[in-house]
Amino acid sequence: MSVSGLPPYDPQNIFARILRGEIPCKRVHEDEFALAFHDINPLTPTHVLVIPKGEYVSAADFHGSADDAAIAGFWRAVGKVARDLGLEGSGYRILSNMGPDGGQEVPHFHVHLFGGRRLGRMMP
Ligand code: D5M
Repeated sequence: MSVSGLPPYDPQNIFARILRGEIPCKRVHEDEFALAFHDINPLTPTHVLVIPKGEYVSAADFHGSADDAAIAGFWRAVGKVARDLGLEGSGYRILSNMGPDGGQEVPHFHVHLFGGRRLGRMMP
């Protein structure tokens, strides 16, 4: 079991395959800790996913088992991507789905960055 109680990390999940370069992505940023790329099914004018390089199933897994450098590096990358995409002036939303109740489809921890228009109120 992963830290979050979800099934163990599946190395064949789609984001693992993107990290290994087995399938393409529209990359916007990459560094030692994170990869950011455009969501294949964008819900807003800017919709980018940021994923850590390590094997973490979910937010709980990442925050529970990644070391401090990996956590700091990941969140710095999220900030840089938002800045580089020009989202900081008008604002944006960071969202991470976790597990079945959270609607997580891809079992590799990721955050969505939504922006480029005025977003609606967040609803459960
Ligand atoms: O959402 C997972 C997100 O991942 C969903 O918005 C679609 C996106 N996705 C799935 N496959 C790809 C590829 N190949 N490239 C880019 N984006 C992709 P969640 O519900 O948070 O798990």
